[in-house]
Amino acid sequence: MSNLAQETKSLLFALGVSADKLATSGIEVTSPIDGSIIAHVAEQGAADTNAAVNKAHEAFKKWRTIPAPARGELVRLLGEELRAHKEALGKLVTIECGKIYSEGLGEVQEMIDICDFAVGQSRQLYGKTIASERPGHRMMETWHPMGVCGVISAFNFPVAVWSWNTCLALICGDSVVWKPSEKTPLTALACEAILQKALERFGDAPEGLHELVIGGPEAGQALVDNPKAAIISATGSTRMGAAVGPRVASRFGRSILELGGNNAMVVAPSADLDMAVRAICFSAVGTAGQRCTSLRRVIAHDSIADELVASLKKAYATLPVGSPLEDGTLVGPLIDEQSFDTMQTSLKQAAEEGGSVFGGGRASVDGKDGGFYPTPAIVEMPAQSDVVRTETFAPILYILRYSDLDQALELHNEVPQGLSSCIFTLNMREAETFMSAAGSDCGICNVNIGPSGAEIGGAFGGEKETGGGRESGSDAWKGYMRRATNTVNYSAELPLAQGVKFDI
Ligand code: UN1
Repeated sequence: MSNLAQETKSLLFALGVSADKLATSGIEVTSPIDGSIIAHVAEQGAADTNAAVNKAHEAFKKWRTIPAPARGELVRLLGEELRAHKEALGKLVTIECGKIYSEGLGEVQEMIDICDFAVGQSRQLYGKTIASERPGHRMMETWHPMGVCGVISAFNFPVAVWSWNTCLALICGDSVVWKPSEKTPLTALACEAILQKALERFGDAPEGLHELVIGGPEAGQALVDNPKAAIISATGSTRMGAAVGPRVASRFGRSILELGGNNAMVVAPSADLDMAVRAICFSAVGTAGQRCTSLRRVIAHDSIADELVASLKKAYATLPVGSPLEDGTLVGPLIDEQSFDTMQTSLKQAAEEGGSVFGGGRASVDGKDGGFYPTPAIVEMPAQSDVVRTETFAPILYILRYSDLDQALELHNEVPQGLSSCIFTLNMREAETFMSAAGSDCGICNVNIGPSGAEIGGAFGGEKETGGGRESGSDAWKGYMRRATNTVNYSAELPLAQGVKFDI
């Protein structure tokens, strides 16, 4: 057994995963750090998934009657358990998905933050009181639990995205069936074990409140097609969303889709370039360019573009690429070989479309020959060609130029995706225009901050091919509940709305 496999095993046990959750065959789990096999887990199919949904549906019928603030207590306990297990879970995230340890810890912090948020939210599931047009009447809205919430998550945020959905679903009175990426089942087992500790302390939650299904497309499809899964919240590629969305819609289920991004930064003439360079580096190469919020396009004003590109190339030339477990590393490996190949194909296409490519090869990391470590790439493009309009999940940054803000905005919005965006400017008119109705068309729109690394307090998601769903903060909780409009007549008359007469 390799060292990483050994370490993985002890982390799993420390996090409360029992040995019988691991198998000797089935899904082979590898670490992107060196490509070595770190564990096997059994693969579940359609029948297991449907059984899990049935169990969760039974649990829902009980959970929905427990008062929301009492449901919040379970999430408060989950937050406590996550605090106690932050380092071990953060490290497991690093080993299984390859992001640097600081980002692994950051991801667990996002989970803790959403727990706190959801606990507060559990006492704020407010409906409106509405003025009735009829005398002696009152109208109001009540928010009720929806049912089973199916959560489909991706490899790049293997634990945080689960928690955004699960914490809100639980306080809203829903039960959860989770299908994580087949590339990251171990962190999922760890989350399940941590939640189990909270459930044991909570005491009387119904069995089946949270079900984990580890499997591939067959399990995913069964979840998506099951009419008892009232909500499907899916995070991943646009391709996946294009398959999931219509299937859920065809059975009139509700979907929350958080799909691809093609996030840009407009760098205006007045921008603080030093800040812009630092923001670009974090958002373009952090998580090896594998965030849905990663920066993929810089749209730089002609007057500063040369200086900006020179500073970026200087910064990129010294970026520490290496094992994500080592202090000082900023760029870890891509998830697998296929992902590296896709990066190479995109770079080749960019060159064919007239791009001039800086970086972009495979870095060799001592003792980690089986890992696919990318050298982050900067590609100056003559135009926003096909490759620039496509999301490649890798550290490739395209540079485009503009001469006036209208042109920058046109380039900015002229891609199929609409997740995150930003402008670097010290000019108030430009900043406000970028955030206005005629500005960025994305769900996230920042000023003097990069597009990635959003806080959980805001609604997270975007428009167009990004899918339109919102997760995490603000009023995203409404996506996990159903609204009832109530009209109450406390008078002794029976007036009809709109003045209709119907005397019998
Ligand atoms: C994702 O990549 O799916 O805003 C989520 C961010 C993180 C979440 C990213 N808070 O970059």
